[in-house]
Amino acid sequence: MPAETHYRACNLCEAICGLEIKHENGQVLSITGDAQDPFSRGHICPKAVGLKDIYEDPNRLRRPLKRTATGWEEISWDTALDEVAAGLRQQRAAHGPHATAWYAGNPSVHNSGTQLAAPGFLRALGSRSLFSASSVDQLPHHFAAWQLYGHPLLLPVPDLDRTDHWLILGGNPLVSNGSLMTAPDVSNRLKAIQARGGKVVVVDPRRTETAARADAHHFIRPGTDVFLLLAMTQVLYAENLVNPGRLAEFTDGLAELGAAVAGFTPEHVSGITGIAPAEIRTLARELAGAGRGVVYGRVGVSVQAFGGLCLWLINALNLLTGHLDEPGGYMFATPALDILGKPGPYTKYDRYRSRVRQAPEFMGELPVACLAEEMLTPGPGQLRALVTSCGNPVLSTPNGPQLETALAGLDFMVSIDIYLNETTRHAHYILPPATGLETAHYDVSFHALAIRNTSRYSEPLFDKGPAARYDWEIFEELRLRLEAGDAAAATIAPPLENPEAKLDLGLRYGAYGRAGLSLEKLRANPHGIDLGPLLPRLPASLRTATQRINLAAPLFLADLGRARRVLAAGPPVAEGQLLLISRRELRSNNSWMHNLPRLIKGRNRCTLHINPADAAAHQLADGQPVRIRSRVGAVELPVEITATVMPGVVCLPHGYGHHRPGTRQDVAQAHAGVSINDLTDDSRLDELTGNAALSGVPVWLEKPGIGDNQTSE
Ligand SMILES: Nc1nc2c(c(=O)[nH]1)N[C@H]1C(S)=C(S)[C@@H](COP(=O)(O)OP(=O)(O)OC[C@H]3O[C@@H](n4cnc5c(=O)[nH]c(N)nc54)[C@H](O)[C@@H]3O)O[C@H]1N2
Ligand SMILES: Nc1nc2c(c(=O)[nH]1)N[C@H]1C(S)=C(S)[C@@H](COP(=O)(O)OP(=O)(O)OC[C@H]3O[C@@H](n4cnc5c(=O)[nH]c(N)nc54)[C@H](O)[C@@H]3O)O[C@H]1N2
Ligand code: SF4
Ligand SMILES: [Mo]
Repeated sequence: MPAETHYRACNLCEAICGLEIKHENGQVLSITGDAQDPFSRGHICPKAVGLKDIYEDPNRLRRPLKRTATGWEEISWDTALDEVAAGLRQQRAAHGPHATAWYAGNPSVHNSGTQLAAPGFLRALGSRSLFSASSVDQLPHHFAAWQLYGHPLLLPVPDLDRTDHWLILGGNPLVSNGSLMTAPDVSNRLKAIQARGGKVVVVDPRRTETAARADAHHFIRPGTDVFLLLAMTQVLYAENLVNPGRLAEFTDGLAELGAAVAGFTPEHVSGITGIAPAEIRTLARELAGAGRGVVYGRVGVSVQAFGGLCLWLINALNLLTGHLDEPGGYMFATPALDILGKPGPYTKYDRYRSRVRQAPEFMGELPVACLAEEMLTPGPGQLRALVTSCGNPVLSTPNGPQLETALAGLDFMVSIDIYLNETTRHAHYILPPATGLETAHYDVSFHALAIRNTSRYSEPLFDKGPAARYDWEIFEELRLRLEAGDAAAATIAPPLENPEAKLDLGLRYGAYGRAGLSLEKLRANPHGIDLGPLLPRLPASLRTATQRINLAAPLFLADLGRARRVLAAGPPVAEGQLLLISRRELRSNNSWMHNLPRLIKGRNRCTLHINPADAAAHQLADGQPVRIRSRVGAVELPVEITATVMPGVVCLPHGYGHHRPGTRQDVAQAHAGVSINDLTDDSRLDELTGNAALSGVPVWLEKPGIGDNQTSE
């Protein structure tokens, strides 16, 4: 057969780039950007070739595995699904439904089969011990959206293509390719802002790749953004710059917010943030003065002790400066597939609490920082079993070693995953789905977070073969077995619910259904369909009971007390202590693309970035190994001296630590590195939202070789 061309979305990150894939006889010949994709316009990043490499990876699991006394044994799908369902039922019978936990990782949202089918499985499982990567990532965003707009998924995004002023806190979109902001080709979109005379400003404890391209960059002490944002808000009120425009008509709490921030002057917060009062005033005045401007915050402001307050204030600043729901500002997408669900007030908060720490539920989830203690603490309600899907919490959640101990003690663990990795090695069963190029795909979440309204469906490129299962089939097979119960299982056999039927229905009943959008239409347009720029959606789209926005929601005002106490205590710097932050790198994706030789090759990237002044104080030379210790653990790795990191701050990439025994990832093991989450502290939490406070963990540097530790290559 001659070479053919296939078009599909890259599902590896939130940029959802269109790909053009040349292939012949089941082999990928090339992967390039799809120039005809109206949204991504041909953009791709180095990770896109990973889709071919994942497809071909000899370490990728293709058959279910069962742990036995003599090691892993391959078993058939029928046996695996029967035994897993029986195991889950047995756990439920012995300990009740809530003693089985669930952890969903990041690729869940990049997998439409999982997104559409996992909820059915979870209903059948009946547990409320649900955890996900959201609580090490983005719960503050959802919390603020819920409090302000009435639904946690009503998330505004920066209207990049029309803004003239983009203030970024704690995001590095030139490397991450954007998050909670689906914007393929951020690089050219940023260039365009500058070309039309606009300005990009970055606030980050690192002079990031994005900061290097910005017009201004300010170092900020990790974890102190809340004080900067409070002071910026204070400046708006003090200088009469509050101007919500048409939003004033349906906004409450303007005066209360002004009163609440009154004490947080730039002078008052300058010490703790490390940003001069004049600079804070300029940040506020420039945002207010921009005709079309937006302030946007991402992981850096979300994974800190005041994540909820940060996201509240970021939304509030956009509203107060007239940039919310306005072109070039902070706007809501109008996706083809609605993800908000049925109307009515959103009530999923504090309906129950975690057993040990009494952390409130939010969005039906408990904080993953509480997962290990729920397994390790004896007593009624102790977690005994776990199902993971698309997740590697041993490397991605705080205090990974504690979680490993907890996993090793579980009665029953099942992982739906394509690798035998640091987490899944603890499972009793691993169920590996077909993935990537073998799957159909629709970006259920990311079209709803996109800076332009578009819609696109991807057909599978390669046949998964009869011996493989999709994620959605695994969930459906387990759901049916759980629902049927022991006795009736053989006789009922109702059909699996194919998620594509759900998708088609959603599209037909969605915002563009009347205009003829359907799955069939998307199939006929593999480059995707452009549905136009973002449109103002307020107040019509508000889901609050009052149909109004309350800027002074009681939960936020109450949490300010916590912020005041921290501010009164002063800068969090004890003798010899440094603050640890994370970084991402272009050629990897959280913890799971380190087994792909083309992406991982080159110099060791798992190094500790340290400012020259701190290196000198610790008498460290570039490349020298150092031991770094926190309250919960210690690791050893080489330092990389660089002025791109703020004095007093050290920085590690997240996602490494592949030295653990018993995994099946030959390439990743050879590039093991160390896990930052062997240092991050599960006791550090944003008490308001339940998000882990991964940023700004206090650490100390020591000479290598003292005590037990893990060593990088
Ligand atoms: N210190 C620190 N910690 C962090 C972060 C940080 O910046 N600093 N970032 C946080 C963030 S933002 C996130 S999102 C989390 C991520 O946390 P996790 O989601 O727990 O970790 P990932 O590394 O994304 O793991 C993805 C898993 O999904 C599997 N997988 C890939 N594709 C598929 C598929 O199609 N189907 C199935 N079933 N499995 C698949 C992979 O093999 C891997 O095991 O980490 C968080 N942890
Ligand atoms: N190549 C690549 N792309 C990815 C990923 C990946 O691992 N690799 N992961 C994907 C995922 S799951 C996500 S969620 C997104 C994340 O997307 P982004 O949020 O854009 O990416 P990060 O690199 O985590 O950016 C966080 C920034 O916050 C800064 N920071 C840390 N602490 C603080 C603080 O206290 N205050 C402030 N102001 N800044 C702080 C860090 O220095 C960093 O520059 O990226 C996605 N894209
Ligand atoms: S930027 Fe993201 S979506 Fe685009 S090619 Fe890279 S990994 Fe894929
Ligand atoms: Mo994430």
